[in-house]
Amino acid sequence: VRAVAPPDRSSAPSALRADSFKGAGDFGPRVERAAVAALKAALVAQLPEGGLRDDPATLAAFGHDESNTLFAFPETTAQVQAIVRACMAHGVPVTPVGARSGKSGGSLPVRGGLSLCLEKLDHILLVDDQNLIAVAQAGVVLGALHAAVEAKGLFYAPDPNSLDWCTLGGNVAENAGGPRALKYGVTRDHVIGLEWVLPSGEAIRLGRRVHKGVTGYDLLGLFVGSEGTLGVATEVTVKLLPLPKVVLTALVLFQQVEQAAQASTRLLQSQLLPRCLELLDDVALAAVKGAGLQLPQASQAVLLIELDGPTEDSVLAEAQTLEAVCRAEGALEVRVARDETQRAGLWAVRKSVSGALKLFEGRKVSEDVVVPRARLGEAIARFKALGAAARLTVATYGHAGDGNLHTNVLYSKAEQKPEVDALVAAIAREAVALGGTLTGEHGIGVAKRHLLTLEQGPGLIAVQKSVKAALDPLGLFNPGKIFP
Ligand code: LAC
Ligand code: ZN
Repeated sequence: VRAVAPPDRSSAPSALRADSFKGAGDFGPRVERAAVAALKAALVAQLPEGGLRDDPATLAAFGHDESNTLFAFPETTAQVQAIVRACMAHGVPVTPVGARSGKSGGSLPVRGGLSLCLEKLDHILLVDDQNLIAVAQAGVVLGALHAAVEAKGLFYAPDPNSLDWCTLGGNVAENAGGPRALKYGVTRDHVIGLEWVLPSGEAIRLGRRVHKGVTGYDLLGLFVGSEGTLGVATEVTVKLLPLPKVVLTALVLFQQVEQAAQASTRLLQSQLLPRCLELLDDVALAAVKGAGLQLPQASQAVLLIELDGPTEDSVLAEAQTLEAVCRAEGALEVRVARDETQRAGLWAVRKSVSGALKLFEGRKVSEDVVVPRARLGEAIARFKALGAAARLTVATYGHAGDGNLHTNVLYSKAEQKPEVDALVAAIAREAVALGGTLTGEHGIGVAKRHLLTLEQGPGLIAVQKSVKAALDPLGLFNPGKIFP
């Protein structure tokens, strides 16, 4: 089966550049032009027409102007293997690339070399409604997988906001999350099998096609979220759930963000497990103003909450608890989407936040720290105070139910970048001090590698580096990522 909806990448963000991240330039030597030329000569006959590119249009589309960069578009696992083997033989770094929707620079070829673009591996191979699994190639667009499984009354839960253009392989590399992670977990919780090309070029199959199994080490757990540094997925097997029959989406308005945060904590204490529990603060709301959300002036924060369940009665009963808890925390208004159009409208606003914040002051750095749920309000207040002390605007929105906050630092002039980076580091330090973690879903990549030691000790980093060295002894597979 070919992916049902043709991938529309028109709205995909343009590629990030390495120099937009702190610490850029410290990635080791760029690859020699001669090595790339030799690699090109060796590979060109092994790939289909147009499967190897270095023309100006491709360079521009991928946000690169370096002449020592090649782009390969394999159509089969065997071609992926040939490319990886050739890169190793020629000493050329190889960087896997999905749809370039990542948020931490994981697909940037920071030392030049070959970008291994998986987008042509775009077939959905199986949707099995008896065994409740699906098998798809790495380049399948997530939204197309959703449509294919939902057409059979099934459900693949992970839903990063980029789902209309991000790919399953990219989700595996970054262990992508999304609003529904609160109830259903992240990509790692749903992937049960992989076809994986190792940095040696060898292809292995790991995991299983059944929902349960504990044979051997959990290499699936290691590879999902390895940020393209331990090899690349070519085929992914996921488990499916029954499509929830009833979904109710509510927008709850609050006067203050503290009340919204407190309501979020209380909701999870009250025997409810919404599938989504999202928060937008005053700055995030101001940024999406005009995006189709009419709010009274007094409303300076909202929760976007989604419940699902087997029957209308059960969901409505939960909605009553939800309303009671939110009112007790001072909610001004509880609006329930009356139909699919209203529901889609609310999510469209939520999905537009990231882009809208970027336009708000012209530039932004977006974080995805996680804090303990019970300390959500405290965390938001501390991040705002750090921003105020640095005289920079801090906006907070995101997956409040998970404690996963997209704390964004907004700014307008490039000269402010050093202060912005200092504030981002202070926010990260604060999140760790509160008992949280640096990244809930976007990964460390290039963006946060200089912060890794805030959270992880030398012993833990050394173990991870030894795994990396065992699988990629030449250090050519997506170099410059994760580790400081
Ligand atoms: C979001 C992306 C940025 O939740 O993760 O909007
Ligand atoms: Zn998010």
